Formats: sequence, structure tokens, C-alpha cells
Amino acid sequence: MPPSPWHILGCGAMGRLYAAQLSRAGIHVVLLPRQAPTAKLLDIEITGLSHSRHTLPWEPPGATGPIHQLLVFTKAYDVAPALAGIGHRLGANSRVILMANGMGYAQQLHPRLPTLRPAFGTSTQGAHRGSGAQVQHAGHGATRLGMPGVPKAPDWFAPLEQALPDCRWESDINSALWRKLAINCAINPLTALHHCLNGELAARPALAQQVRALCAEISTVGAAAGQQAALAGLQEQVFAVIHATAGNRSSMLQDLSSGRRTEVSYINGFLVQQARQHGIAAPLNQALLQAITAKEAAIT
Ligand code: KPL
Repeated sequence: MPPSPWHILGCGAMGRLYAAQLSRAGIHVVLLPRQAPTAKLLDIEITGLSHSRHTLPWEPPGATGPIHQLLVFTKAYDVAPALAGIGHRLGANSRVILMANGMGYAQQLHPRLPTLRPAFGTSTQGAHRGSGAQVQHAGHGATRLGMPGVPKAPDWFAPLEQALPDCRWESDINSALWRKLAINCAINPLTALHHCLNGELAARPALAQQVRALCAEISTVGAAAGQQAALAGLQEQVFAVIHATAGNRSSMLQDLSSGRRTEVSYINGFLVQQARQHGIAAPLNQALLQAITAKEAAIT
């Protein structure tokens, strides 16, 4: 029997970039766009740091066949509603990998899909939509996948590891999610407020200073939440991501620029919640959360 396709839910820039990378490696991919396209197949053209063209099959929101393997690239706030919308297609053995930024969305899944045991993924690749079929591959980065309580990579991971650049199984995915959360807390709101590319956070001294101060605050909150080891060397990691994705517009900047809701409540909002839970202050993250929320309210 041929291997089951990987369905991709969330067909924004990142969903399309991963669909293209999997398809390029010969993996059967089926897209699940929110709105049915007019054409029978969906075109994707990757430009920028890598170049490829793909014509991929898609299924409409009302489709009914079983989904055996699913990668979810929706925004954090859409994970629960989008999965509930295809819940009837998921079985007890369906493999589901959640790739959203931020933390806190998985808890929202439980009431609607109580038996689902998802894997989680983080990505520091950067991409944004260009015109038409184009997706600008704007940042090299790593993909880390893992499942709580599953230290060794399962068999199904091997094809993904081969297809995706710098892709590894994380024995401790919770730590990886915290590290990615911390990186997003430090990069995304600053780029969105200053309307700048990721690289400017290192190039402009005043912004670089803010990044350093944020890293210190995030590390303090992380340590209180038991994540000291996960966040060791955070500042170096954040600047490494800033350099690797220098030409990228962060997802939060893209969201605000397109008049969309951002994921700030799952990023800085989650961190502020953790700080509160552990009785410590997080004034820098709190201020960024408020500033982005105010911008959102003004445009959405
Ligand atoms: O994850 C990202 C995002 O924009 O959400 C980074 C890694 C910061 C790349 O832009």
C-alpha cells in the first residue's frame, strides 16, 4: 500500500513552504485550504532562498475521507476551531503535528478532541506570501518535532527528517516549545511595533538593547516556570535566529500589516500568564502585549 499523504491544514506562507519541501522530496501532500481555490490543483512557487514550483492537490472544507497524517500550520488561535472542523476525518490512530507559534493552544483542544494525542513542532524557517502563487522563502531555519513522553523518533518521522532542512526529533519537546516561545517573545512584537525586518533588531543598537533586556526578563520567567535549562544561552540563540532570518518579516509583523489578528496572546500573553502564576513581574512583556493588542484593536 502506498504511504498515506500528509494533509496540510493552514495554507499560509509556512504551510505552503513545508508542503513544497515535502513534495520536492517525493512525499504525497494534500492541502486543506480554508477557502476552496478556483483551480483543480493549487500552484505554489517558492522563491528567495530556495526555488521550486509545485502543483498540489487540495480538498475542500466539506471533504469526508479519513486523514491519517496531518500537519497543522494554522495560527495558534485557529488550531482548536480548525481541528474541530475536520475532527470527523481524524481517527484514533491519526498522526497530528501542531506547528503553531506560541503555547497554550493545545489545552484548548481537549474539550473538542479529548482522545487526540498530538505531536508538536517548532520552526525557525521564515516565509511570507508574495503575489499569486509565490511564497518568499526568507529565512533558513530548523524544524524540531516531538511528542511529550516519546523520547525516540517513531518510524513515521524518517521521511520528514529527510525531506525538511535541518529537521530533528526532540526528545524533550516541551523544552523546545519553550525555547521557540522565548525567541518569538523577543523578536515578533518588536518587529511588529517598529515595522522592521528581523535583522534590524541586531543592526539598530536601541532595538538590540531592547532584545537583550527582553531576553533577561524571559529567562527569569522561564526559570520560575522550571525552564532554566531550556532557556540557557537564550540571548545568543535569539541573535542567531535574528541573523539567520535577517531578511524576514516576522509572522506578527505580517499579521498586523495584513490587518489580521496576531498570536501575541499565545506568545507574550502566555509568558505574562506564567509570570503571574509564579508571582513575578514581567513588565517588558506586559507592555509589548498591551501595545500589540492595542494595534490589533485599531485595525481588525
Ligand atoms: O517564528 C518566527 C516568526 O516570525 O514567527 C521567526 C523565527 C521569528 C522568524 O521570523
